[in-house]
Amino acid sequence: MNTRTLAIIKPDAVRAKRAGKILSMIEESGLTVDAARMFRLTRELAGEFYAVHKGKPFYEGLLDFMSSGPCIVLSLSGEDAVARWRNLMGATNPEAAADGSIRKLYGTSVQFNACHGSDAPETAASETAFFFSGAELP
Ligand code: FUP
Repeated sequence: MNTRTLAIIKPDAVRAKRAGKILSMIEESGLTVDAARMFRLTRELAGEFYAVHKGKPFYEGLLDFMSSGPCIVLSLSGEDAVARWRNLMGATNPEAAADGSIRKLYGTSVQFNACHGSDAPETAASETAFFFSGAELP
């Protein structure tokens, strides 16, 4: 089934000028980029986006990082897009990520891990709506 997912190229990867390489990997994987925006999250918006992690030891650091510079936010679609994008990203911790995955190639720590991807179709829908209006999507 054709589904959507939400991807973020995080501030570390944008700062390191890896965004082009990551976009190429997305396109080469066969996923489609339906919408894209360069966007600097405020700390408040980052807190809203990651509200599920509120109270965890890494939460405050995550908000500092995610609001530290521009991200590239992408709405992706394709057959089984959620799982395919998570597979391409690799495990949360780059050290544990599979060879050839984005986090293995471009992540430098569990916090600075280069990219984000929705973890289920339901979160994909709410995360896509967090950044894009219906009129921006095909
Ligand atoms: P993921 O779905 O792979 O992005 O991972 P999580 O939802 O578990 O975590 C969200 C983000 O919190 C990660 F991308 C990075 C950060 N994080 C940490 O900084 N330390 C941790 O121990 C776990 C997550």
